[in-house]
Amino acid sequence: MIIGSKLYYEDEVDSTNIYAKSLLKTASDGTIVLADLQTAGKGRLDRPWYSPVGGIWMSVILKPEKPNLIPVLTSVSLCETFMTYDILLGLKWPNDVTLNKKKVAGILCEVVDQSVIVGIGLNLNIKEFPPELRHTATSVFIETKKSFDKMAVFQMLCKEIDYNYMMLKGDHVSHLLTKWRHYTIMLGKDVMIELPGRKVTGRVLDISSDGGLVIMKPDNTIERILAGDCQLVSMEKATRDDHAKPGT
Ligand code: BT5
Repeated sequence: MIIGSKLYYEDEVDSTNIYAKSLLKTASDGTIVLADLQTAGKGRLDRPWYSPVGGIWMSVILKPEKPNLIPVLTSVSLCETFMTYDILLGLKWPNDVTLNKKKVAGILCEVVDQSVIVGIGLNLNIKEFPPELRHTATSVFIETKKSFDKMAVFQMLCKEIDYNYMMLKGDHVSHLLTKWRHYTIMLGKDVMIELPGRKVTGRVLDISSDGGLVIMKPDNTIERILAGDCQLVSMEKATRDDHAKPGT
């Protein structure tokens, strides 16, 4: 198994992604940084990521040929890990994993030189969240009222990532995409996606072979979006907001 063949396990770090970045020059494919606590965990666009003791905060260093599909691979691996506990997680493009409609895990992929640092934040045994996250975030503990053996979940997740990474390396992309379609909560749903300088609304049709979201817009044209902040919305509201003039 490549994933986790080298493991740096720390009590506390600022961010496992920052730590992983410092290892890049010498780290082999599949090296992992795991921490019990992060003091400066981050999400996309440097948003703060709440990372107390009880979660799984980890970064995997990968050297893939196709970095675009790493978020798909990672999110599918999280779902498959929890299927072994009979817990069905949902996937929300591009990087959220949900449980009962709330965010239970987030993925932050950073491409540095030829490597991808895959940050995974999984709210496993967290008992409660600060008020500003309570409505949107959850943990496996909160939803199931059960504590999980962190190292057992971590090892299962490494195994799933390893299997799916081999699929990617073997060019079995369609296999990964089929699994994503199975776990996503988005197919057929209306979304509003924020891109630099514009917002796009549409109905989700599919995921593309490079991990983009394929949507049908209100004018019936199809667009493939490769990155952006995505919200599920009602189409009526999305179209209204989309056409609203600034200041109205
Ligand atoms: C993400 O960003 O969802 C990616 C999170 C990646 C965190 C991991 S932990 C290990 C590794 N090391 C790091 O430093 N990071 C990675 P984004 O889609 O931008 O979501 C960030 C938003 O989620 C924040 O602005 C909050 O609203 C919310 N949030 C913060 N902490 C959360 C938590 N623990 N659970 C659920 N939502 C959270």
